[in-house]
Amino acid sequence: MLTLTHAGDDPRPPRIARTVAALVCWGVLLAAMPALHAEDGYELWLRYAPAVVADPDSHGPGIAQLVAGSESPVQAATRRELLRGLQALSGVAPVGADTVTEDAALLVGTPASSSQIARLGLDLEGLGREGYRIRSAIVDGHATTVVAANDDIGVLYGAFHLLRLLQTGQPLADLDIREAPRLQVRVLNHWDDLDRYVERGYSGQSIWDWHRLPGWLDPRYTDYARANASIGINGAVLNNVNANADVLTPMYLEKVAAIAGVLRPYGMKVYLSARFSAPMQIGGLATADPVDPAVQAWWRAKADEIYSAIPDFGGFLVKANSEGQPGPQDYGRSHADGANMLADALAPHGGIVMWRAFVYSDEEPVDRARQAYNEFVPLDGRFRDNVLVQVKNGPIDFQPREPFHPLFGAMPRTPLMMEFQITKEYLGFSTHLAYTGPLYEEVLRADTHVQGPGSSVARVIDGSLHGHALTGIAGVANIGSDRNWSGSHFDQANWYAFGRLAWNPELSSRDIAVEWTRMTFSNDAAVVEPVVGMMMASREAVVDYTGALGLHHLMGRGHHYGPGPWVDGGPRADWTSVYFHRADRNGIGFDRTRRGSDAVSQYAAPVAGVFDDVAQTPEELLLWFHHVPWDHPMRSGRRLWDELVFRYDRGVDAVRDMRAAWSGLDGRIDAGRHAQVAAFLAIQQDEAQWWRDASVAYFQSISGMPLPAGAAPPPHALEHYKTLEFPHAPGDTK
Ligand code: GCV
Repeated sequence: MLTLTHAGDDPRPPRIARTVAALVCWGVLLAAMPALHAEDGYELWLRYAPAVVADPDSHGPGIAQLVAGSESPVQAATRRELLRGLQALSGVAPVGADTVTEDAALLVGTPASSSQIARLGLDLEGLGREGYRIRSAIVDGHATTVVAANDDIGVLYGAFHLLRLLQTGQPLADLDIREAPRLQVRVLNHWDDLDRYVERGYSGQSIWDWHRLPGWLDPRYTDYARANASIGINGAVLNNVNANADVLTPMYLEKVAAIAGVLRPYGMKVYLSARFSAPMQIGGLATADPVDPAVQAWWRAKADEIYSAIPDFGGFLVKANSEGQPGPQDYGRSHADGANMLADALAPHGGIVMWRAFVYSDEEPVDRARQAYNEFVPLDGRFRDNVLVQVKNGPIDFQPREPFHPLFGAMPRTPLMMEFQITKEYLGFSTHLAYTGPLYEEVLRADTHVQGPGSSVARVIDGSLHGHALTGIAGVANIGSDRNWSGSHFDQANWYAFGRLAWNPELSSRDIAVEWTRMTFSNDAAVVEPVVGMMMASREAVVDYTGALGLHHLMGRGHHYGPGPWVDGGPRADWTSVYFHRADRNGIGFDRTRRGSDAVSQYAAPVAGVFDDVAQTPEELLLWFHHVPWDHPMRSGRRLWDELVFRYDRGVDAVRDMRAAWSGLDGRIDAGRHAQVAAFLAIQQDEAQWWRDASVAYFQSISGMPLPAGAAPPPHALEHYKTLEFPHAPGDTK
């Protein structure tokens, strides 16, 4: 334990009475079963419900005294949060003080903001602005928990960490925690339109109330910032990548500045999606050609204007020459030309460009999975230092399972940032329980082998593999105006998991699920175990009932709701299901081997060798890389067709199991949240069955194979499933 005493001071004996009082108060509350009052999910994982722990005595005294400054807005936010959390968790507000004068104190600050912290001489080297330390120490003779950092924002993150320890029932004794984020830019991408419609949004309207801004600052913005800060998310792109140029006009910038003002004390910057053709739409220019001096000047002036209103503006996110969006290729220029022009405008102000690599062309006959690599790899090393190329986790589009994107590791001279989807466009919208933590973990841990074994995707994006200073990760937000933010209680876990993995991409999704469950529902093992079990099984269940073994892009056209393996025709082949599954009488799967589209060759040799070889390819990705006969022998001993049907059934069974597990929690979860999750699981079970039946009916019509013994025939003819319509499905592109 670290000791800090004033010269000449005798360490004073602990104030027994105070400590005992704190112990009693904390212990009683820790041991008490919290009342199951109705909850609506608004509080997220920041409910600060008193923790139930098995052995309150091992937890030491609660926090009796809080020494936290409030001079800067970040300090004030930290102090408010600590008071709120500590009071709610223990039932008693700690006494506020300027210096530590009591036992069981909590001292938070920086060496600059607190002389007591300065005198502790804690090693804060290498923690940067956002890192922190949490130490148990004796300060002027008093048992103290210290949260220290180089900068106020690090202190705020440390405070949230401390609250997390308390919320999850961890002991406060002998703490020695050192944390710093592995990635710099950790942002949410809101696909929110200016009319508050959210593309692929399943939780109501956009939270940004443009009509009432800037006059009315909805308290929800503050709670949004608190939630993000609690998991280390440090930025938000407020508007859809399918961008409306109007967001860059003075009328909107005033509103954006107001939002920035609310997010700033929580360490969050605002960013905007910039429409590449904005100089024409709102600037009156005849072109948006990035080499045109007038266009360059327009963007420079726009950047100056933005920074005069928002001095810490983060920068631009750009979707260009993708799915009909304008871009530099409209003028025969490259993605690097476009990104650099914007980067030059932002550079004097310290802003960055996040340039998306989600590009594919309807004029290109090549496999859509190959196109981003083909376009971007030749540009490696040609981007400015303040450009991050933002790459989706897989080469198609956020499918329930994809191999990692071949661009990871293939552009060593360009910093690449990860783009995950938190909103569940392809994993059952908000009604299906699908915890995406395991999906993120699978991708981050995938080994690109570009510099030998151990070249994980996490190490590509954290800059350590290729020595990049600028690093980042983005998650497409699942947040909306619904009271519970994410449309379902369990979808909050995906926001949470994204933030935690953005901070440290090596964390385990299971540990994150445990942490989230404890804070969101209960520390009671009888709750934690089944809930975490449900969460950890849930993503694989969705893979199974929507299309396992590497099948992908099988959803209904446009709205992406429900099964549509029969989808064909329309404006472009690579928006159809038949393009991706390629099922015919003889077999199924997309041949991406060297004998096929050769997408495998975009991976480093050891990975390409595995994916090219049907015997070595993991079965989870078999049909992503191979076209195989329906009777292809599988490791289970079944033939492929039987395995596919088995997996469809397994997925439905897994949902049934989740329902049973949840129903066993009746009485242990508050009634409001329990009822909604139960209702959604019932929807999920019906829809899993629908996915299974429609898909089996369709693929059987192609394979002509009999159903394996014991598999139930779909209750309807294929035509029935094909004719279903869903005008109510939310989130479709307009
Ligand atoms: C914002 C998919 C989605 C689109 C989305 C696009 C993208 O195609 O269906 O809604 O558009 O990805 O990531 O740009």
